[in-house]
Amino acid sequence: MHLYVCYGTFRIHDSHPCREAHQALTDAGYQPKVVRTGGCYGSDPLWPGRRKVKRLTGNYKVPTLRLDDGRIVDGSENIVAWAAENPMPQSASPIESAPQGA
Ligand SMILES: N[C@@H](CCC(=O)N[C@@H](CS)C(=O)NCC(=O)O)C(=O)O
Repeated sequence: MHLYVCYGTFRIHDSHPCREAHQALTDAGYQPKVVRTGGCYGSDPLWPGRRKVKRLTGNYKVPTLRLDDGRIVDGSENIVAWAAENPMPQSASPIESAPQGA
């Protein structure tokens, strides 16, 4: 999966939407590929990464999540909700999955 962000996933004051989205995904067990798009301050259309986000979502804002199957989850609130609803499946451990008496 690809997570499109502004300049990174760092903390800004109390909240930063890109950080919150990234944190929710990592808490859910994912390691998204982070794509930095620059932008903000009215400059979004000048940045190729933001133009890609616009093609994917119809708007320039990030964070935007592109799943491996091509589905798009746009905005930090939606990404946080998606991560909570879709935690990374845990692979069964060999001990737990062994048949009884094996
Ligand atoms: N409500 C949105 C806000 C997202 C937001 O403001 N993102 C900033 C980057 S941290 C941005 O893309 N700003 C550029 C703009 O508003 O055009 C969310 O939580 O996802």
